[in-house]
Amino acid sequence: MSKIKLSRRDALTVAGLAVAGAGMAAGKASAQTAGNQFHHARTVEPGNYPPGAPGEDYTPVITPNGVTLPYKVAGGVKVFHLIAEEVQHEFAPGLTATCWGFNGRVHGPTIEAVEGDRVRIYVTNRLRAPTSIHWHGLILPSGMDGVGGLSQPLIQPGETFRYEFPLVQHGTHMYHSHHDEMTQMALGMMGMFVIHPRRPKRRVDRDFAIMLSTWKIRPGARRPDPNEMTDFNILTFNARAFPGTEPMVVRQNQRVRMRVANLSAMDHHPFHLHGHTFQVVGTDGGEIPETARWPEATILIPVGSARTIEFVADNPGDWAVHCHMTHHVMNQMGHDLENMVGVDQSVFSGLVGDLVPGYMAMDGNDMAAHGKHVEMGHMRIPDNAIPMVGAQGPFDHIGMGGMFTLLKVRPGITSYEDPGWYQAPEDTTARLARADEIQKDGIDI
Ligand SMILES: [Cu+2]
Repeated sequence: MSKIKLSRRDALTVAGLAVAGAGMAAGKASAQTAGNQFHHARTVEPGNYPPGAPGEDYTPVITPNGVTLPYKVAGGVKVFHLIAEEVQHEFAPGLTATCWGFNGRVHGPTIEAVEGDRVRIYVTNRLRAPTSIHWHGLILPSGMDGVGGLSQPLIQPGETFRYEFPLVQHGTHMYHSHHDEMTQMALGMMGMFVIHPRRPKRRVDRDFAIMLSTWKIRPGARRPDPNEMTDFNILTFNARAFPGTEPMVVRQNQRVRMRVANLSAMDHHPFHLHGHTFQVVGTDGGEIPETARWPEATILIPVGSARTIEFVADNPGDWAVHCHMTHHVMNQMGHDLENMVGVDQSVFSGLVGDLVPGYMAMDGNDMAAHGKHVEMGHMRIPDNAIPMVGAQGPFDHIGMGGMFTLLKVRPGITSYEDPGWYQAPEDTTARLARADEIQKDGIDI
């Protein structure tokens, strides 16, 4: 029985291809009209639709630590304006660098629109270098693809280019410089491009957009170093390193979507969420059909791709959200240190201290203590630098920096302002074991 079904479907597919082939032969077909049965990124056929309106046609995306690019409608077209320029950007309190971004921000503002919208995007170049902007994952005419030299002339300093195309799909996408990528992306020239479905099958209550990227900024330096190939020391969510990341606040039982994109130079990132599991519902190629979705607690986001996840935030608390690569939850880590784990440094740290005023040995057994020492004022770090890890939490110092943020799930909240630390119900927090408990349970210490 299933065999017969399969062959029927195959026959239909072949028929569909034949129709598409005929269209191409007639010279009028394109990726936009051919092979629609393979498209999981469309809820309507390409065509002219009225500009989708926030609140009505979609629930606007939240970009933690970021903003959405405003637009105006002119003759039924959504008009945006991106300005590529140098920006003083703070990664976390204590570390600011001269980066390249858009509209005064690093990364650029999130572009948000609806499947079926027609968009016109002006790009003004206020850098001292030529540039070109690529719309990553979008199905569009070749000449609008933004690869410098290949699909268009470079946008020279002072020039403004005009891109225009219909949005024939929905999904989680990106934009980024596609000229001198190694330099321009290392300096921050990227942003998210979110396209909502014209006819959504479901809505979420909170829809977050997070761009992952990596930087090399030597302690005390004022500019990211684009020449770095392996040893990145600032790892960011939306260009912020913890404790500079803004928490994501949701009301308990809300449906939550996270769109996570990665435009790091060389690193993939396993994006991990605590306290919940989620479904992987899409990539930058489109939506994953319901029957093919799979559950995860960690999803690998390869360089140059996006993953969209959804879950119901039914578990109240303060939940860590972070890259699971342990060196990616560190700030300005030096990787050329000797291994001091297990070494008693007390003898020579006194001797070195006599020679180098202010010298303090790194604790080989607890590297995370670095942040604590800096916070307490025991240890000086260079100007314009942040300690390797963390910030003070409700119980102790949190030993993570970099690609780390918080999902704060609270019952009954009416505001998405940071609600402070979670107050756990009594007897639901790990604590020091009492001697009588240890004895009673027969634990030998
Ligand atoms: Cu990572």
